[in-house]
Amino acid sequence: MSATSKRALITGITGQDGGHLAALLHGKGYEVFGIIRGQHNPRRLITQQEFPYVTLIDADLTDSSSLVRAMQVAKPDEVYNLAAISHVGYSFKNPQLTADVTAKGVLNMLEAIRLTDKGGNVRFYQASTSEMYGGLEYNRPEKGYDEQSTFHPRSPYGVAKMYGHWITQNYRESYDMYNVSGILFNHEGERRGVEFVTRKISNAVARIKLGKQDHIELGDLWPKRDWGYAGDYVEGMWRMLQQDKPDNYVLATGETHSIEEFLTLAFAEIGITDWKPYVKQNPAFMRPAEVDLLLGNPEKAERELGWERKVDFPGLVKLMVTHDLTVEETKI
Ligand code: NAP
Ligand code: F7E
Repeated sequence: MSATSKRALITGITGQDGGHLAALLHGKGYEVFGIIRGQHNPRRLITQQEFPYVTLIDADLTDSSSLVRAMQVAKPDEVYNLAAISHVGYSFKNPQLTADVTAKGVLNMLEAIRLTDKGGNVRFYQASTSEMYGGLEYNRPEKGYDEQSTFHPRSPYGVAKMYGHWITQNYRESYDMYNVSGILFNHEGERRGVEFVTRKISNAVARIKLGKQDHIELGDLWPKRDWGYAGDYVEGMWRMLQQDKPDNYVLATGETHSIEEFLTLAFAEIGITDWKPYVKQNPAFMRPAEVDLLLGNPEKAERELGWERKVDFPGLVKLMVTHDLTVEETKI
């Protein structure tokens, strides 16, 4: 018998966090529904095979009527809004699309809930981000960014996420909706898309070891990020929606590391200590404005949610390279 009879609707089911969250909620006995977009989405079949217990609903964050229909089909107790144009570099090249999906898409989802949830019982999670802080020298608190820190987004993605963050809070205050924003710092793992730097590196390192490529091209190597494991972070998302009152929470590790440090640990996994001959810099992967350092302070989430991260930085790198060495077809 199921531990719960709750129903959850996940937008972004085909993404990294969507996969981890679907598995987590299924394990807790939820009936899981996931929004999938596009008439020809190559991830549809893969997602259906990997998560046979998820009911996929055709919808798009830019199509309000499809979101209303998704609400009517799923009748969820909890909605996790993970869908977004989430790649910072891509957002500079597609700023209007980013605004439509990552900013206005949140409003569309909130309106779909407001129109269909007559009892006002649906709990909503918005995927806010450390990219809202911007990492600038003058607004950097010593113990890391927390829920009270000043925002200063540095990309169309970060600006769009600011809108999502504030409209989530505005609907909480205006309509008494149970809306939570999780301000999550970078989280990675074996499900991370290869367009993000950690998976790009772990994948390339594995392919170099397997003799399938001889170098990797990257942008700037000095930026620092607070990198955790995605599996730990979806547990935090769920915990946020189980509280008596809705609030905002930071999830982070409280440590920051450069891309160079990630490279050092990743190449060490295949016995290479001097990685420099294998790495070429390519300006195509640099951004018009960079976030140079991110460090989060997760004290509130640890205290109020009992949340803790289990995977540390060396463990994360090892997990990713080990995975990429063993999967049959590594993607590029
Ligand atoms: P991801 O792997 O890039 O997944 C993004 C998802 O959004 C995909 O399922 C994608 O579907 C979907 N999507 C894009 N446009 C859509 C649209 N118009 N309608 C419906 N779905 C659409 O992202 P992630 O790493 O799992 O992150 C989940 C969320 O957390 C995102 O909102 C991201 O911005 C935010 N976030 C991530 C991190 C992190 O470090 N991972 C940190 C803070 C916040 P397709 O398969 O069709 O492309
Ligand atoms: O870049 C640098 C790049 O694209 C990390 C998203 O999930 O986390 C993610 O955003 C750093 C940046 O992640 C390459 O310039 C160098 O300084 O892996 P990333 P991100 O930009 O931090 C936040 C929290 C989110 O919310 C986002 O949705 O690495 N970098 N060379 C590179 N980055 C990429 N992608 N590719 C390179 O070749």
